[in-house]
Formats: sequence, C-alpha cells, structure tokens
Amino acid sequence: MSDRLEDIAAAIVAEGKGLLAADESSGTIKKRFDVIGVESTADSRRDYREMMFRATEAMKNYISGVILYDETIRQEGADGTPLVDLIKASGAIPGIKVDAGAKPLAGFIGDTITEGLDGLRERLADYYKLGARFAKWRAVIDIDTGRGVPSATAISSNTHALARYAALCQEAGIVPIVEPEVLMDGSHDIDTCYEVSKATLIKLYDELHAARVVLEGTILKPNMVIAGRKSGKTNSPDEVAEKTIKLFRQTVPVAVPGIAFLSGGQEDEEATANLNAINAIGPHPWKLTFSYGRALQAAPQKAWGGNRSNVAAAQAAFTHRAHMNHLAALGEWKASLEQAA
Ligand code: 5MM
Repeated sequence: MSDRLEDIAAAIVAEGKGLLAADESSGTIKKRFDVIGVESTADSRRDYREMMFRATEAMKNYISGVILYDETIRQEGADGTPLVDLIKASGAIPGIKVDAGAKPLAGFIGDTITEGLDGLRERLADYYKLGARFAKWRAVIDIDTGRGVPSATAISSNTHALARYAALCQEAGIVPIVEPEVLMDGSHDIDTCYEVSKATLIKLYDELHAARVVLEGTILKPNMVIAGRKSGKTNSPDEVAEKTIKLFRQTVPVAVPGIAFLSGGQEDEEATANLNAINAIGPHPWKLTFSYGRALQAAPQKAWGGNRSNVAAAQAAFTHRAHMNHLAALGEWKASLEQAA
C-alpha cells in the first residue's frame, strides 16, 4: 500500500467500498451494549469487534477501512493476533478516532466544541506506528433555531479545529477524515438542515484552505440533507438525494476525492436507500460512499447479543448490511434485495 495521502484517500473510497465506523468511545459502546444486555468490558468489546473484523466476505469485498478507538487499535484478538493485523490481512486500512469528544461551548448554551488538539501531533505519530493510515475527527453541530443554535461561533470554532486537526494528520502521513456532523435529532425541516449544512461546509473549506490542507488527501464525512427526527417527517430518498447533491455542488471542491456519509440515526435500510438514490442520480465529481456506525452495526449487534454461539449469525447480519451498502455506493441497490435476504 502506497504511503501517499492521495493514494490512501483513493483506496478509502475505492469503487463500491466504504468505511466501518467502529470507533465508539467507552461511553457510547456501553450504551449500545446496554440495549442488547451485554456488560461492557475490555474483553466483550474486543470479542464484539473481532467478530466483525473476522467477517471475511464483508471485510474483503465491501469495507475499505475501519475507524478504531484508542483501546481497540492496541488490542489483540482472542488468539493473540493484533486486531490491526486482522484488518490489514483482509485488505482494509486501519484508521483511528483522534478527537476527545464534543464538550459544551463556553458562553453558547446548546452549542458544543470538539476537543483534542493538545498533544495531537505526538498521538498521531504513535498511531502511525500502530498502523493507522487515516484518522477521524467529529465536530457536532446541533440545530435548535428557537435558541439560536448553532451560533456562528460554534460553526467557526468547530471548522477551525477540524482544519488544525487535518493539517496535523497530513504532516504525520495520515489522511484526515473531516466530519462536520449536522445532527438530525432536532425538530427542524429539511431546508433548515440544508442551510445549516451549507453554512458549515462553506466555512469548513475556507478553514481547510487557510490551514494549507491538501484536499486531494482528505475525505469528507458529512450528514445527508434530511429533516430532524423530531419533526416527524421522513423525506423520500429522491428528495434527500436531490438536496444533498445540490449542497455538495455548491460547497465541496472537486479536488476532494470522496465523501463518506455518516448514518446519523437513520434506520438501516433508510441509510442504504438514501445512499443509493444519491449515487443513482450521478455521475458526480466525487466518490459517494458510506462510513456508517449504527447503520452497519445495529443488526449484527442484535444478532450477537454477547453470545459466542451467535458469531456466525452476527457476521451474516454484518455482511448483509455491508453488501447492501456496497450496492448503494454503486447506485445498484434495490429494496427487494432486503426482503430476499
Ligand atoms: C461509531 O460512532 C462514532 C463514535 O461516537 P462517540 O465519539 O460519540 O462515541 C461516531 O463518531 C461515528 O463514527 C459517526 O457519527 C458515524 O456513525 P453513525 O452511527 O452516525 O453512522
């Protein structure tokens, strides 16, 4: 595998492949395990993630890379093989979450700022030695228009931090996945999501240019343009696709090789159908694929349930979702394939 940032970025968005976001912090994975009644320990987290990394068909054919958490990149499988080696053996690229999470933004009630820049240069050098060739930093932009959220300060502070992170990654030979997530938790409509996402992406690319980040060696990980869950509205895939592509055409330079969406709380099939609709109205100047956490893992988590005897069923559930999203990344998915499975 070439060490050039442009080559790594191209491999991340290789035709029909996408990322598995398995970088849940300890608090988040505990919440996920609570739902399936599994105690969250270092071993249970290892067993669960190892189950996915050993799902050979999915990893070889549909997954280009895996975003890991600090604990996981240092862990070994039950037989002593480093988890990073399992990922590499499948042909996928190990990546690492390097942000320290979203914290309240002082002076701006309802806004957050993602922290983690202190000591990042040294941490990146360490992660490179551990095998990471790409990283991820997630900025969180909430929408609550009644309260003036997000403020312009939240957008500028978060995009500035993303740009400083991206520049440090490239200095370390690591491709930055730049994730400005406009949350879909609110009661806003799809047009408000469009406007907030547009303001965020315009500022983001200003900041990336100012920080001298080489766009060819980056990947964007955005939300789709979609109504907030509390609005009670579900947009059709065609509407999501049309507004999402309109947004990117106005804001994302064509020098960016690829866009790998987060799922953001969409239902599994909804995230697949929307990605498919986005690709079906192509061609586009960027590769458009998935970097899903929940939309790839909800089904295998449920099938696994912490029980070793369920590993094959959980791997089948993971492989199915990865396959469906592979087809969606090519614009070739059909709802009937879900029923058939
Ligand atoms: C897998 O979840 C990631 C980690 O979240 P926390 O730091 O809150 O534990 C998250 O950043 C994820 O990579 C993205 O949000 C995409 O995941 P979804 O579930 O939205 O597809």
